[in-house]
Amino acid sequence: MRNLPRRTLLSLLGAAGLTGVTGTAWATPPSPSAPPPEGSGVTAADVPAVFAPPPGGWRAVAEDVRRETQWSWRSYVDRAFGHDQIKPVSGGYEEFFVDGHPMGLTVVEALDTLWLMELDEEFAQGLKWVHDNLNFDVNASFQVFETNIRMLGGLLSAYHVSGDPKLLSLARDLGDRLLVAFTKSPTGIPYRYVNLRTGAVSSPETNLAETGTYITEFGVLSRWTGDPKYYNAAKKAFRVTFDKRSSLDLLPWDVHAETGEWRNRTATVGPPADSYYEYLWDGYRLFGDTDLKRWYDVLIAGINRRQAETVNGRLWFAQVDAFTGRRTSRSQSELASFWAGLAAEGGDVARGRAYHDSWTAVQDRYGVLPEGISYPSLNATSVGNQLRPEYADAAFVLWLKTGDELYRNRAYTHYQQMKSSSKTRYGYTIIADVTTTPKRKGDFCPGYWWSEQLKYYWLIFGDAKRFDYRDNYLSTEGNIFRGARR
Ligand code: DMJ
Repeated sequence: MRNLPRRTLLSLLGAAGLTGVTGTAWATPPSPSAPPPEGSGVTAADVPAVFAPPPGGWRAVAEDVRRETQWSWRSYVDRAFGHDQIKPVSGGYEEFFVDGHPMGLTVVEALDTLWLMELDEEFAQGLKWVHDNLNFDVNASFQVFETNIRMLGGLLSAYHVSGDPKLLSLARDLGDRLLVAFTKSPTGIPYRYVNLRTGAVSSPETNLAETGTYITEFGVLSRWTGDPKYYNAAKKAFRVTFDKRSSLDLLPWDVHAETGEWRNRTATVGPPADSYYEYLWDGYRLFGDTDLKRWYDVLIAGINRRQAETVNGRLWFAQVDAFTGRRTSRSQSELASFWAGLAAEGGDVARGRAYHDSWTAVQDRYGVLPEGISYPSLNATSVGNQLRPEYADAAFVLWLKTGDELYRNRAYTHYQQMKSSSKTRYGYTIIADVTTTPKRKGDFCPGYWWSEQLKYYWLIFGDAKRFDYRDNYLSTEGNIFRGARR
C-alpha cells in the first residue's frame, strides 16, 4: 500500500533511531556503509553504492528536488508552454497525441506535482493555461489508454488537489468522449483509438494494458459525478478478459476487442500487460470491489506459480505460453520493475523486496536502468532509458509499506543518477544509451516525468505537508486521487 499509517511509519523510523529533529518526521539518513536493516532480505554485499546525502539530510534532498522541478518548469514555460513535451537539449518541443495539435500534456501531468510541492505560482500558471486553452473537441484519433492515464488522470488529480469545478467538467467531457471506445465495442473491450470529436473508433487489435487500465480514473469520475457508467465500462473490460483466462490462470497479452479472442499465447508481467494487474489491485483498494480482488488473487497466483523464477539468486518473471506454461523468454522490460511495489501492496512483501533487489543489481551495473535486459546475464537488450519512473515508484511504495530506509537510499541513488546523466540545458532528457561513458543523451522529456518521479522523490525525501501519508492513492501515472491535504 502507499498508505502506511503515519504513526506506524514514525514508530518504525523511531525504532531504527532515524527520526531527526523533535516534532518533525525528517529522518537522518543512515550512513551509506551501514549494514542493511534486519529482515530486508539482502546482504551487505547486495546493498548498492549510494551517494552521500548532503548536509541537511533528507530535507535538503527534498528541497533540491523542488528546485530542480521549478527550474525545469520555467524552461518549459519559456520554450514550450502549452506544447505536449519539451525537447530539453535543443529547446524545442513536440506533440504527443496529434502532430501539430498541442494538448498541453506536460501542464496537465505536472499540476498535482506542483501543488504537492507548494509551487503555487507555477500551479496557478498551469491552471490558467488549462482554463484558457484546453478543449477536447478535436477531430483526430487519440489513443484511449494514454489519454486516460495522462489527461483524464491529470485533470482528476488536479481537481482533487484544488477543487476547481472547471477541472471536473473538463474531465467529464473527456470521459464521455473516451467512453465511446467501450460502448461501441461488441465485447466491451475498448478500441485502442477514438476520434474525440466524431466518436469514430479504430484499432480493435489491442492488449491487456490497453484493456484494463481505466478503473481508477473512470471510477473516481463516477464517484465525483455520481454517474456509474464509467466505472461499469471499465469493470466489464476486466470481466470479459478474466473469464477467458487459461486453465493455468494466465492471460496472453494480445486480444481482439471485437471478437474477444486472444491473438497470441504469451503471458508477461511487463508491457503491454503490466498495468492491467496493477489496476485490479488499485480498483479494489480505491472502491473495495471484491470481484477485482478475487480476479487479482487468481491471476497473481497463476503468475507466481508459472512465471516467477529465481536465476542466479535473483527473482524474475519469465514470459511463458499461457496455455502450457512453457517458458518462451527470459527478457525483462524496465517497465516491469514497478511489479516490486505492486507485489508489496498486494500483500507479498517478500517478493516485492526480492524483485526490487533484482533491479537494484541492474541499477548498480549501469547506473541508469536500460529499457530491457536478459536477466540470466543482466546484459542490456535495449540500451536506452526513456527517463523512466518505475524503479523509483516501487522504492516509494516499498518505503511506505515497510518503513525501511533501504528504499529511500535506493530512490536517492536513482535521483542522483538521473541528475548526473539526464540534466541538460533546458531540463531533463531521455538517455539514448546507458552503456556509454558519458551516457549518450536523447532530446525529449516525457510527460510522465512531471507526474511520476518528481512526485515520488518529493514524497519519499520530504515530509510533504499536503500529502496524507496514512491514506492516499497514486495512479499508474502517479496522479493523486486520494490523500491531498488541502
Ligand atoms: C507511464 O506512462 C505509466 O507508468 C504507465 O503505466 C507505463 N509507463 C509509463 C512510464 O514509463
